[in-house]
Amino acid sequence: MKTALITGITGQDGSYLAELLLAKGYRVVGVVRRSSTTPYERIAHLVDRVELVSADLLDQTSLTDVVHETQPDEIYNLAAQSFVQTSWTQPVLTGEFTALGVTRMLEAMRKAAPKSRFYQASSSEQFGKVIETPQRESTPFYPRSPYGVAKVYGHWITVNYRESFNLFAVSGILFNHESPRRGLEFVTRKITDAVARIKLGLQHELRLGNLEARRDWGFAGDYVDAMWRMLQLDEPDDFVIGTGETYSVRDFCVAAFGAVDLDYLEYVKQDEKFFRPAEVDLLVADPSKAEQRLGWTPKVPFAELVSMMVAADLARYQRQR
Ligand code: NDP
Ligand code: GDR
Repeated sequence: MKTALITGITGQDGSYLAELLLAKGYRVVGVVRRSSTTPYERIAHLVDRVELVSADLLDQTSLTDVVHETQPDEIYNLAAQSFVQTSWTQPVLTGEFTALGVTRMLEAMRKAAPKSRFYQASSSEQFGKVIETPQRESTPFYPRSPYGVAKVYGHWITVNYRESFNLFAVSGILFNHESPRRGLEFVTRKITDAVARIKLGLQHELRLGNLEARRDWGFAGDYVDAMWRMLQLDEPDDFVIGTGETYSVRDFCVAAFGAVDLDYLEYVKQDEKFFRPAEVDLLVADPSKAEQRLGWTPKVPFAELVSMMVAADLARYQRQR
């Protein structure tokens, strides 16, 4: 039986990855940080089947101890301060978690389990300002937020540890991926949650920022499979993961409100508060390397993703009633 260690197991991707690895027969160990409450809502259905261990991305000792005690075959480093907007109000903390946290995890592996395989959760935010489209592995990085800058660091330190210490360390440059488990502050889930509430008469408007930003949105359940495939390669390498299609925030509103026969124009208001100091205008992936080398393709198209998320939010509020 293989052992996988997942940092960020309580997050959106961690929960889907844990499900995938359990289905493959792995022993799954998840890192959680100490809190006075234990609201592990995304993995509530898995808590009897995964082992949870306490460590923090800010604390080298706890990370090294966890890797030493677990002796994982595979390490998935998903933990991060992942909300771009917050990276402008907490830039130093974002750097500590999202950039230096990667070095701490790599050091933990190098010292305590150097034969393990390491996955780093890199991001399309590293591409930032449009230099070429679609964005591929060779596209230069030009991040536009403290989060994006931190992820560029995490990406290059992973490459550097691979080359310096001959570690099996890969970086998956994943474009936006969403699901009914997406955090409520991210724009897709903010929209689908509001659509459900508006449909049920619980809310009357939705305030958003830039409606023209374009993203390549896929389904998180598909993307964790790409992470696993990267760690099964003979040689470590980095991959872009996305759908190859791009839609605007406005397109997402049209589809989500349309799914319950509403017109978004009657409810969506623009609010300066949600605009960003610097924006990423257009992201669209070229996932052809992943298709060829990993045999990976996304399964859930945009329209299905939107209706899945709207249906889940509607069902949740209807249950609460
Ligand atoms: P989430 O925000 O849903 O989850 C983040 C996870 O990190 C949570 O489990 C959180 O724990 C944990 N975490 C945060 N800080 C610490 C810390 N100091 N110590 C230990 N754990 C910590 O993110 P996603 O699941 O959406 O994303 C997973 C990873 O992939 C992130 O690194 C993200 O930046 C990256 N990414 C995501 C993309 C996406 O579209 N979803 C695209 C590309 C990259 P807690 O529950 O305690 O807060
Ligand atoms: P992103 O996701 O920044 O791409 O990062 P987010 O959903 O926050 O924003 C997407 C786009 O929507 C615009 N937008 C708004 N965004 C939010 N959150 N709230 C609003 O009200 C709003 N109105 C418009 C934004 O300006 C932006 O252009 C996500 C995260 O998961 C990262 O961790 C990950 O690395 C990248 O995706 C790939």
